[in-house]
Amino acid sequence: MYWNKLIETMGREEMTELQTKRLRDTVQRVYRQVPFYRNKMKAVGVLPEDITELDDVRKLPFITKQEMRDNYPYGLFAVPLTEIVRIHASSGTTGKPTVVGYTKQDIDIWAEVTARAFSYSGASKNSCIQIAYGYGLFTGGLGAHYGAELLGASVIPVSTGNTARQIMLMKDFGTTVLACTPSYALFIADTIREMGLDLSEFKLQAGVFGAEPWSENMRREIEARLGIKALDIYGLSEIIGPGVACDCLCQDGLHISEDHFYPEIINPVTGEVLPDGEKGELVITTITKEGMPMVRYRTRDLTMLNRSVCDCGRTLIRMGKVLGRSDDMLIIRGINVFPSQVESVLLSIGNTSPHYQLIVDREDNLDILTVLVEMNEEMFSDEVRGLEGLEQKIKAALSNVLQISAKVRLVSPKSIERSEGKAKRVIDNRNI
Ligand code: DLL
Repeated sequence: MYWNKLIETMGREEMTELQTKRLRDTVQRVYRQVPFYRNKMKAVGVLPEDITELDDVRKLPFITKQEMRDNYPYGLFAVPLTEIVRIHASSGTTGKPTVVGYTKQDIDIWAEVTARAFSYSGASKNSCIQIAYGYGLFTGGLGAHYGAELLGASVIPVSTGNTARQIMLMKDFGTTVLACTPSYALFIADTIREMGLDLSEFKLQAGVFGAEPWSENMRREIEARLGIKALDIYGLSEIIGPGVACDCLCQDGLHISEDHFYPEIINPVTGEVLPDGEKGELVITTITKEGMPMVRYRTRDLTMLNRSVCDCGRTLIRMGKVLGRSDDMLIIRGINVFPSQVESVLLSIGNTSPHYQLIVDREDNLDILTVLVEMNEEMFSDEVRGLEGLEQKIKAALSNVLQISAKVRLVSPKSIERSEGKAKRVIDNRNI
């Protein structure tokens, strides 16, 4: 049942001891090897010797995505390039990508944590895992691939795209576990229906979905449409890629592989560390990474931590489903709005498809939020009165949940652009 029982069920005291030792080693290493960290530590007057227990991590300064960009491409590497065996990069919205480098050991650890993640879904060497995350500079494809291979599963490295072929392979090869973004999983489900295929012709049992925020309602929708258990896998290139955390079949929070990634939650405005259970920004320190260690990386992802033992028996700390990113959070007329809140409302109402987009404009200094909602086929053929009623219903529910009014526009089926990777949920036309 467990992939790495020792770690997955380790007692808190023992885990703290392991983390403390690894944290100390990491801090010493970055101080010695990476001028950027040395300078930052010197600036706040902290030396590696000052880090003796786990909570001392709070003495260390944060690192941000901007600082990674400032050190483009290799400024944060802690080993010579000859020791780096893989480089990934994520494209930013502006300018240069952020670059990450892995040593051989880093790749092995990445495979270990991703294998763990797959195993949480019940996958094993008997599984057939179809990887429909993009292969390339994006960490999704290769990250999941190495984990699935380490697990001993039969891996189908199909990457994204060509959805009809994707589905044909899924059926013919007897795929049992699908790995892709949740929005792509939904697109695949839509396409299976359009192709007139019967789910009983498939062997699919579970999906390991991530790389973008998705709501609990979206999870239920995917589970119902594909007849599977849908699990949430979290990760980011800066830390390693997929596999930082993943939920188990209890679906009650994502187990963080905290023997490699030390998590904290902070108030995103003040930087103050928050207690377990409080919502804030996730900060991660890698405590085993060699190529490019990250000390107190501000992920911008909003979540909370839970240290209680899970019903599955795992003791690894759990993070809540990511609500959104602090930088994806829209501030509309002063109110914080997350795309995932809109998603949840739409799915609870029904009669629409879970494809939607938020458009924000500014007219006469006033923010206007318009939510485009795709109708499903049945609704589309309904009479106008029914549509108006639906529009009003969504509008009322949105204003109730978001605390601001939004315009709602029902659009015809399939008119919102589909994505094979991360979905584009927001178009912000304000120049701010
Ligand atoms: O998306 C790595 C990944 C690949 C994770 C495949 C899971 C599966 P980046 O492109 O660097 O890496 O994007 C990282 O995506 O900071 C979150 O904002 C978001 N994200 C990733 N997983 C989840 C998730 C990959 N399960 C950024 N829920 C992160 C919500 C997620 N957001």
